[in-house]
Amino acid sequence: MEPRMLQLLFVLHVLAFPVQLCEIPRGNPALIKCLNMELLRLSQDLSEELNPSVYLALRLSADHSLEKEAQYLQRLKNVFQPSASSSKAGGQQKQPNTGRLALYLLALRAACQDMERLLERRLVTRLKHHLHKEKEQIAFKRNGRPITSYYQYSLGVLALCVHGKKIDSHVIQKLLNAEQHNKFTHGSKLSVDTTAMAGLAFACLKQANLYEPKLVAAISLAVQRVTNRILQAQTTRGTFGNIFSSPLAMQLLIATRMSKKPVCPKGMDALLGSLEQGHFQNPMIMSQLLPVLDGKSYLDIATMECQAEQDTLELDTQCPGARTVILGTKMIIVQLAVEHPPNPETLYNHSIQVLSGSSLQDMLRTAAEQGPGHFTFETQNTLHGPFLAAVMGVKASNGERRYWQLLQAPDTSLQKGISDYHPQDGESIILKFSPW
Ligand code: B12
Ligand SMILES: *[C@@H]1O[C@H](CO)[C@@H](O)[C@H](O)[C@H]1NC(C)=O
Repeated sequence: MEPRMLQLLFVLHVLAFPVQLCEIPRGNPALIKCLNMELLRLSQDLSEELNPSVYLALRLSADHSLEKEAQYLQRLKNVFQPSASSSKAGGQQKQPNTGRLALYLLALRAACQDMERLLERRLVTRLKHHLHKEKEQIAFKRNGRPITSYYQYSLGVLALCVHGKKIDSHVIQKLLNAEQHNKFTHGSKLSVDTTAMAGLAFACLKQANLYEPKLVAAISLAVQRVTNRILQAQTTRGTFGNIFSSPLAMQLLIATRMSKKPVCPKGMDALLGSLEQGHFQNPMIMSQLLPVLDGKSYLDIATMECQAEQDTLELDTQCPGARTVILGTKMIIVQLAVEHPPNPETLYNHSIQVLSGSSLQDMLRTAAEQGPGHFTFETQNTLHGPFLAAVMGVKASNGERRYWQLLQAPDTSLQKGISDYHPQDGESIILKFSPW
């Protein structure tokens, strides 16, 4: 065939399949279905933390269990919008932070709820107010930061945008400034998760058709820059940052149609490989991953119509129980040290005996209850699981941006939290009070 003819054919092909470019390379539908099922199972488990992100994943999926989804939505409503009748218990319920409120609003959009009612309008107002407060905190001093984080700030912007709400241009400008000054970092390292979430927010704003040309131009530029940064963060393995930031990174590439590039199938390959090996056990991460495997991103929530949905997802199909960890009968020994720089002394340093297969959290409990020395710790429930909030009476502080970092000696930062991480025999864990 003539080269020009080939070219023409190629162009026709691209025109005919505009969005299908990031296909699942060696798609394993059974595996993806099991992930979907596991999330559905989690939504039915009353001992699990209620998580609007899990609901989002179920809604973005092609396959549904509409009744179970409706039940889950109702439970979310009871917590996030306690009505007058159920507010007796709601009194001690903490007000959700910017990010949780944003996730809940995304959930309402994914359920095609009527947002013109008084209670719903109030929620939108509340999120706007949260963002205003975050913005003030950034403006408060040079190098100011949001109250929560740029991750949650971006989630807030994304949620309002997905609802078609116009956002205060100062709020948008602060996010643009943060992008320009490389503020999407933890410590000195780029946070791929935060960058991707900000990118999703920018991509939504770009499509919104609500802003003046100058602002739109700045937003478009930000989408480009953020996407490039994500592409540069791809490792030889195909992940963007680590494996757990890759789902959100892929969501951004899907949302910005960057899928023409070979990076896309390579990233998908890495995700599927890890899924196969059972590396995704955290409900929050699983919920960020499932949409990607369906070629979806959070931007797709904006156009959901909730009609003619396939109501065929059942719990009974056989899937490997990904989250069940079997405790061994053998004892293992793990070293546990606590560092609080610049204090030169190690606050605690002892070896702890636990059953093989124990989580790091089990080990901390053992240390506190029967280990040598006087180890103490506190946890705080989050959508991501139990967060190590205090060690030896020293509390993590949001204002000072300090936290208890989990390390494997001498200095490898763990990629999982205390309930998901399972130390090996002879391993040495360091809890280090660190800035972020
Ligand atoms: C911001 C952030 C942080 C901040 C949180 C402080 C703050 N004020 O925002 C800091 C720097 C403290 C942090 C710490 C850690 N993080 Co972090 N973090 C994030 C990030 C980017 C956003 C979280 C968020 O705001 N979610 C949205 C809101 C609405 O949900 P939320 O439940 O209210 O959010 C709270 C929790 O998520 C909690 N949190 C943050 N990280 C982690 C990690 C774990 C394991 C738990 C249980 C809770 C937790 O802090 C949030 C604010 O209070 C996510 C990215 C992602 N993809 O989710 C990574 C992420 C959740 N973190 C991760 C990890 C590994 C950690 C650490 C364990 C790292 C380490 N080696 O020490 C520690 C936690 C240690 C501990 N003490 O328990 C991983 C988890 C991977 C996995 N397998 O589950 C993620 C996905 C990043 C990544 N790609 O590796 N993190
Ligand atoms: C803890 O003690 C062990 C030996 O008992 C030592 O090898 C290690 O360096 C100590 N760790 C810290 C952080 O002090």
